[in-house]
Amino acid sequence: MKLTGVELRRISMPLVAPFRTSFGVETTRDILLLRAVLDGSGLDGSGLDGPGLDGQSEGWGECVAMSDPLYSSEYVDASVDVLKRFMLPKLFAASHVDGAAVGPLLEPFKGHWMSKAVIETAVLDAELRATGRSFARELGATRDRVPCGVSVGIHDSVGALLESVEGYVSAGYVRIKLKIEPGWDVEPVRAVRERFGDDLLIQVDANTAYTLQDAQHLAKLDDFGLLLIEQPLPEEDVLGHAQLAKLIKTPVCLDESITSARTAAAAIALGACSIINIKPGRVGGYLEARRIHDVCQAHGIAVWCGGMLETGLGRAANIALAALPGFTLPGDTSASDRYYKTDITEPFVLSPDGQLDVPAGPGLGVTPLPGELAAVTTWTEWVPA
Ligand code: SMG
Ligand code: MG
Repeated sequence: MKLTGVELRRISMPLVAPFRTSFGVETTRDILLLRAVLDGSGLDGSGLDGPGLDGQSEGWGECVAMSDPLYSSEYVDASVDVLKRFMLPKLFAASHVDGAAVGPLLEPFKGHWMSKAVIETAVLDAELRATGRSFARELGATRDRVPCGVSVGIHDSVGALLESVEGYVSAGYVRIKLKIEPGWDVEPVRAVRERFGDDLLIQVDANTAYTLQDAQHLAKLDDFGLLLIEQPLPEEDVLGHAQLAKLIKTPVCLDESITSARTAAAAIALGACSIINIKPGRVGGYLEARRIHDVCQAHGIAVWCGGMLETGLGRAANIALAALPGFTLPGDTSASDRYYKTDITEPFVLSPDGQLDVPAGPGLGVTPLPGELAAVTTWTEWVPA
């Protein structure tokens, strides 16, 4: 099975509302999509005929990099560049490419996890489609629907925040994540806790906005019975998180700091976190994401699926991952209408009890709708082998 070509496509997706974090405001998502075309002869190596086994097969991936390197060092232009300049030539030159081969082939290239993830996802989608297997089945999902949380940005006022949270709670979301930063932390959290009561699952995410010197201040959040505090300190400050975890009662969860199963194992050994947010894009793809899940399960560390404001394409794979048994906390896996008026796939719709169905069809189980895709496309390039 050979990779015979790749279409890179950039789309521009206006968000239904601006999303503000400690590092910036997103109003429109600038997203790189990748369509991989594989020559499928002998696809499953079994010698058996099956649907699509002999012809070409194609698959999709969504890159979670943002326009600017503010969440992490990655950004969309860099992703296009590293894919075209290094990763795709390496994969085109390989005599055999399938989902499991992509990671090892790209291993020599340092970092660029989001770029590695998008090509691995597209190749895996092509392979699974051709062999009739779903992402959920392939990854080891044990559920057919998953409970969903929602991530709520920094608002201009506590009143406006309460109104947004009210809308999400009435839509059925089972957990609320509040974005925090210095100056927007204790008061908004107190207000949401008081307004919605002790039963609402609440967690916070600082996106690296604090330092260990803020430990006493962050300990004020202990009063509110939060599920967790996500990535309070800088990405590299794993030791600082271990020290912070001793000074506050709220469980520490890592996001940005975890880029692989190895960094996850080290953070756990150091006592830097008791919970991990798994984002496949941040760790080089769904196969590494599953390895992190396995490491965490072996250590009794709870995991949940993060989000990067994905379209239905990325969401489909995230929901499949979130259906694995170790994902015991609700993820940032919200419905399409939390992000976009019109999604590029059939929309993911939240059930009244706050769940999304796990796609069951071959591969991702969803494909872009041609009309919707064309309407938001700003650039495409076909890269032949
Ligand atoms: O996809 O629902 C979503 C967004 C979840 O808060 C979210 N993601 O640090 O976890 C995080 C942020 C990163 C993206 S912010 C633009
Ligand atoms: Mg986060």
